[in-house]
Amino acid sequence: MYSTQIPVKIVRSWPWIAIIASILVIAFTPLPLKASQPVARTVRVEARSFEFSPSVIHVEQGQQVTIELIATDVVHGIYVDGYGHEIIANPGQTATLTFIADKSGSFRLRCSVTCGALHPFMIGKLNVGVNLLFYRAIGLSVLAGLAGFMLFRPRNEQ
Ligand SMILES: [Cu+2]
Repeated sequence: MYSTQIPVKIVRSWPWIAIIASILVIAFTPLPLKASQPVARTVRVEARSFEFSPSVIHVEQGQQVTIELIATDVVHGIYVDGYGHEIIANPGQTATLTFIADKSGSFRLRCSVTCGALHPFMIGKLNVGVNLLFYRAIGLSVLAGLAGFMLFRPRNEQ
């Protein structure tokens, strides 16, 4: 039987202390400023045979990313693996691609236009950092589920 004395039992048991402590840690650990405020990022990428400059782009998950691709010699393109976005820039011109970096991880950037002998090696990388707010939400949900389980699990009372 559940009665009014249960809360006292609950608070004194160590799993509850652990859960409450975890909730406090997850909820109040300060976030890096850039993770808590995803703002739009614009990255200017110069493409020449056979490299991108910069070749590695770092953004945060959830950020709106704009890639300005400038082809300095011949036609080049960028295909973003995993996202499936592509842009092609003509020589001396700039092409822009805007998308939301909603998937975290490391994605290859490939030149999407056959531009010469070393074209297959014309690659870069898009690193999308994890969104700490997202993992904080997951962590709190898991703890809430665990707490619910502990509250309502069948008890073997003697
Ligand atoms: Cu190319």
